[in-house]
Amino acid sequence: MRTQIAIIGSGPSGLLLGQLLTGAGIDNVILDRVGKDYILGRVRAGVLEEGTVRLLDEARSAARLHAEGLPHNGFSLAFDGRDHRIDLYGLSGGKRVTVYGQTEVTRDLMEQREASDALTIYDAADVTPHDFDGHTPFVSYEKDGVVHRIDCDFIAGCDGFHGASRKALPKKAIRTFEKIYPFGWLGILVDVAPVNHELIYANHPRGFALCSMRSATRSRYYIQCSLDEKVEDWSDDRFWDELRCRLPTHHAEALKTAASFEKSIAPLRSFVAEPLRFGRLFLVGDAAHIVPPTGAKGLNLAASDVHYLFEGLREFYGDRSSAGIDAYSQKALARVWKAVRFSWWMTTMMHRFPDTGDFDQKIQEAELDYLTHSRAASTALAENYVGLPF
Ligand code: RFL
Ligand code: PHB
Repeated sequence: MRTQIAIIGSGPSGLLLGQLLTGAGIDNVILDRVGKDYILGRVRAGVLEEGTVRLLDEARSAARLHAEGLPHNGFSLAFDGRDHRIDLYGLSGGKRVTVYGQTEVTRDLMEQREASDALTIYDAADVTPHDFDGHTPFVSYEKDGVVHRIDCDFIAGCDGFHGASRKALPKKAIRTFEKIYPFGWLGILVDVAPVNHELIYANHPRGFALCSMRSATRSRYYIQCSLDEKVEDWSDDRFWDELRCRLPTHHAEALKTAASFEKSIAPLRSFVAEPLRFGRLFLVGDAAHIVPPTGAKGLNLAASDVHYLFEGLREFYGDRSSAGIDAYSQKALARVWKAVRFSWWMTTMMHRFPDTGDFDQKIQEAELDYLTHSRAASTALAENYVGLPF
């Protein structure tokens, strides 16, 4: 088989890139090691920047997002028993975010792809990129006991943090930067009205908590937990008690509870691999970088990578110019590092670290006080949260 772009990974990065390429008449095949239902069972991001929504519009996959997504003009920072509203819309000159689950983004993109002729190969084992340092790259994979090969012009590695693309690179060609945080997030999904109409990010002596949502009737709640915590030890009642403890009283009293239908622990990490291009292979999204979820940036960064790569590939096929793909790594990384910085900063400001001494604690309190009383500081937070331009 032959295609122009072989895309490894059918997460949001791979599907969005595939949709944009198909729309521009550029042939592509997507391969994933798991099946559609497994991918749609993953509960992840919930907050989309305007740039991400714009790209989904361009991919013609945003109709349901516009009908069902919740526009949010602000969020609350809770600490010291009170909450302070960050007016994203007012502080950013009229920008907002949209609350719409990654699962739904993925479902919309998959449905759109199925309505086109574009090929997706699910349950492909041993997907491996080859010869990307030459002019004739190809991807091999195994399906039903048979090894197949797809020849292509370029390979897009959209296969997440544990994928095959980054692993296929020679060690000396890549530089990685990593920070592991000494805690995780225990998250639940529950069909009950959210405690507040906007998100609440809470800093509390017992640890961070986040009240988010998926819709007017579905809530997503997280609490900071230690890395050795086990999901089985967290009954719903224990989770609700802990969440109530970490919220200002008026929110704790308003919190509605129900049986959760998803509960999981995610570790927190910052990670960047450089560069993002190796000959004819590009790394995109979580395959190249991970941020802790505190700033809601992971999926949005995947979208901005896709934007730069798509523009480069369109230029390559349309104008026979490689200027765009040559600039991909540098342009994408400039935006990635700013989001890595923002996510690290928000994580550091909002969580309890096991080794926090009195001095660090006082600095955290001063930071929150400054942030909520200085328009300049709140403006910087809002500018980053709604998303830097791309
Ligand atoms: P994905 O979503 O991991 O998809 C990669 C796909 O590649 C496939 N794959 C392979 N296929 C073939 N061969 C292999 N060897 C393969 N290995 C893997 C996988 O099956 C999968 O289908 O990466 P992608 O597309 O780059 O998307 C990135 C986002 O998923 C991620 O950044 C966000 O979910 C991060 N994130 C958030 N981002 C936001 O922008 N806003 C948020 O509010 C937000 N909240 C979150 C989050 C991530 C979380 N977790 C659990 C990590 C909250 C959480 C709890
Ligand atoms: C979510 O709804 O899953 C979510 C929202 C905001 C974040 C992280 C996760 O910062």
